[in-house]
Order: sequence, then C-alpha cells, then structure tokens
Amino acid sequence: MALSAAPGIKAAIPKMAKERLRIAIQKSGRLTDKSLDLLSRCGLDFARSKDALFCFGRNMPVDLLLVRDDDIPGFLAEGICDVGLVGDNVAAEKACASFFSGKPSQAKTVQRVRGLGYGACRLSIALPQEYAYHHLGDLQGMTLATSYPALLQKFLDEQKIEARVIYLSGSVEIAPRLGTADGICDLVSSGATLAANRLQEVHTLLESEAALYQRDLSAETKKQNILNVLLQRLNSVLQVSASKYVMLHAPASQVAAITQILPAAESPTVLPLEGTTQRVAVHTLCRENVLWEHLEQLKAIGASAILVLPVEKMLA
Ligand code: PRT
Ligand code: ZN
Repeated sequence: MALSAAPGIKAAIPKMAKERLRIAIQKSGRLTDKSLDLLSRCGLDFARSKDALFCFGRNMPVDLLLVRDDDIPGFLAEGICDVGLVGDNVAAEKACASFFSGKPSQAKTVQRVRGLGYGACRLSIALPQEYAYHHLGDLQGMTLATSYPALLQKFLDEQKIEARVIYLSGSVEIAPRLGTADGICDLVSSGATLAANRLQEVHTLLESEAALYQRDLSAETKKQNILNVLLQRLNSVLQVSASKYVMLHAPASQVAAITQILPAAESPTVLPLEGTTQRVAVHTLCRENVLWEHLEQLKAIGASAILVLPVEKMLA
C-alpha cells in the first residue's frame, strides 16, 4: 500500500470538504477511460485539466482524485478518498497484504459495493507449455514470479503447497524464459500474452472486474446520501448498458415463444399489422444483452424485420 504517497497527495488537493464526496480513479491506465465515461454517464461533470490529480465536480458535490490504481485501497483506508473505482485484483491484494502485515482492520473499513462491468480479468498461475501439469501438487518446490505476492502466498498456504514466491512489478510473463522462475501468477484476460510467451494457464486464483469500493461513511450522513444518489444512477446506467429494445414481426401464434427466447424480456406490446391477422408486431424491453444467437432463433420460428435498439436512459 503506497501510503508514502499520501503526504504528497494531501498537499496537492484542497482541504477535505465534509459535504463533498471524493472518488478516486486510476489516473492513466486500462481503467481510466471507462471509469471517466461511467461517471459522465451518471451525469457527473468535472473541471479537468490534463495533468491534475484533483478535479472539482461542477454539477454535484463530488470531486475526483486521479491516482495510481495500487494507491486506491490505501487512500480509502486512510480516508483520503471516500469511494474508489478499482480492480478487485488490486483491492484483494492490498487487503491480503494488510492482513499479513498485522493490520486487518484496514481491510475491514473498506467495503466492495458493486461490480462495474468492465476491466474483467483473472489472476492465474501459468507454467511453461512443455511442462506436463497434472494437479496443484506439481507446484510443490517451484519458484513462482508475481506482482500479487500476498494473494499467491495465501493461496499456497491454504493449499499447503511449499513454493517460493518472488515479487516482480512488471513483465512477469518473461520470468520463466529468463530462468528467474519456474512459473508465474499474473492477470490474464484474452490469454494472448500467455500464448505469446509459451505459457499454459493451470489454475485461477481470482476472477476480477473493476468495482466500486467505499470506506465506512456511517458517521458522515451527507456523504453517504450523495453516494446513495450516485449508486442509484449507477444502477440505472449499468442496467441500461445491458438492456435492449426489440421490435419485430412474427406469427401471432409465436408471441409466447418469442418472449421465451429473448433474454430477461418484459411483457411485450403486441400490435396488429395492416392487412393481415396472421402476423403481429411485437415490441419488448430486454434487460440483458441480445445476441446474434437469439436473433437466429427468432428467425427460425418465423420472426422477420427484427430490430434491436440501444436504450439510452431508463428509470424503473
Ligand atoms: O500505473 P498504474 O499502477 O495505475 O497501472 P497498472 O499498470 O498497475 O495497471 P493497468 O492499467 O495495466 O491495469 C489496471 C487494471 O486493469 C488491473 O489492475 C486489472 O484490474 C485490469 N485489467 C484487466 C488488466 C488486464 N485486464 C490485463 N490483461 N490489467 C492487466 N492486464 C495485463 C496482464 O498483467 C498481462 O500482462 O495484460 C496482460 C494479459 O492480457 P491478455 O489479454 O494477453 O491475457
Ligand atoms: Zn498499478
């Protein structure tokens, strides 16, 4: 936990206003654009200069802190920010590290509120492709390189596997080729990096996505109320991203089958079509993403003129 950065951060940002919620996001990295976009879709507008660490919220009492993702759990625990958008992998590693360092209370004050639907990845152990892996016991006596030493050590302890953990801050995947380690424990999303380095994924320790974490605000009602408004908007925005409005023509006899095929479909509006009693127009809201497979199934039971429209805003 890079708490050593805290005095610098404290000096760089305005005095903590008791009535303003402070959200930390990653300054520059994989989560930055999606986090900014999500907050903007929640209606938040920030006065943002390019290199600023701190951005003032123009239309709500919510300010932004732009920092390294690894610092976010520590800043939450220290009360430097109130809310953080950060990968579960980072939050779990910091919580685990503070547990090992004898400060479990830090981890307890920071709560995961909800996943945000982006930044999906998994923390996995990988070994050279030529290694004939059978089971976890094969890791016994190996040296594993990782940027997640606390999570890996906890996993090995739980499995009663004695392996040596070495910490690398980056380029973990080349460690086996350099002869520094037998295997690695690193983040994987598409698997392309593992394949390019001739590594096989043998076990997943953690599934991760970007998530909203908060510190305990039970004694700060105003801030918690602001967060509640933001969470309500977030719920709508995230539900809308998955929702689709579907319009199609179909045999009148197939309306029930159509709502069965469509994912999480609401009760449909069924309208007559000019010049026929055999076919009808069906309109419905689907609360989950509509895939090509769904459209193909609809076509197979006689649907035509199938339109899938994005939903911009929704208030349930
Ligand atoms: O500077 P700062 O410390 O803020 O950023 P960072 O360099 O530590 O993090 P960054 O921007 O690389 O990632 C931020 C977060 O994105 C991570 O903490 C995860 O929560 C999430 N995320 C999602 C990923 C990936 N997917 C991912 N694939 N973070 C890293 N990777 C790397 C992985 O380490 C490996 O090198 O991508 C490579 C594997 O990708 P595939 O697609 O080839 O499998
Ligand atoms: Zn980082």
